[in-house]
Amino acid sequence: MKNLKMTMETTLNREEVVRLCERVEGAQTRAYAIPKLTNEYPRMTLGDGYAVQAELRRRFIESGHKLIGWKAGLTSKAKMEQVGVHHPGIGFLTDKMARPENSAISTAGLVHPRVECEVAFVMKDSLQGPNCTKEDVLKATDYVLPALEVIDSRYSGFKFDFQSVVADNSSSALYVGGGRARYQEELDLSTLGVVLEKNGEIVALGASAAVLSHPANAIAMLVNLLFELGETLPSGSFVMSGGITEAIPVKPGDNLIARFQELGSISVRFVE
Ligand code: OOG
Ligand code: MG
Repeated sequence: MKNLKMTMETTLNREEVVRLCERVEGAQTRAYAIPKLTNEYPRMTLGDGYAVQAELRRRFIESGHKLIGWKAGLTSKAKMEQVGVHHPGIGFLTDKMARPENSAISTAGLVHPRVECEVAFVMKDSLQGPNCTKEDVLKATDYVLPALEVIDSRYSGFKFDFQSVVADNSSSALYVGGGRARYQEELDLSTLGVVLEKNGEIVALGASAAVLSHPANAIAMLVNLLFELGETLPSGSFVMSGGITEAIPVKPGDNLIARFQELGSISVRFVE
């Protein structure tokens, strides 16, 4: 049987989309936890989740954010198992979410901050779905670089379902690009080892093949999903391909270093 909740069909009317968007936006900007949206709207579909995310994007841009790219999420088994959602999704990224490497990042505006290591792509050509492939992505890539994403699910107890997490912009909060940028053709992007250290101890490790066998597959998935939403991926976009390992909780005082084989490392520390 077709799972109706996973379709791009929508059930929410415009007023409901705006109401839910305001709820998510409030939780994001004032850093408080909210129950998952499906408690109130159990019939909510994936399409409804993306409608709320699109409204959030519209408001962010209206308030002065610049869209700089997108992210794929829930693209590795470790991430899917951690949150109990077994389906990849996407979120948008803006200039105001970026933080410099080696900086002190305040957790003050965050509810449940967690960090994860990702391979990021910067595109030299635009891409459009449907049927975008890993090969199309590699051809259109300018360079790749490591990224540390600071995700922040706004849902109470870090508990949500797919529709709710998509509405919350796939838990996007902050991200740090850095390390050493490389041309993708000089690397085998599917075999890069990654180690995440917190306060000098290894807390997660993995290999980039964990991301849909090859991180470029995650970007192809994203481009095809953008097509379903009526969007394309412009040249110059910064795109993250999804956490390689599960996300690690952080608090003020923590020092994090993400070491990527071939791509250098990124360090940040968290403060009040
Ligand atoms: C969802 C965010 C997904 C990733 O890389 O898998 C994501 C979450 O875990 O809250 O950014
Ligand atoms: Mg992520």
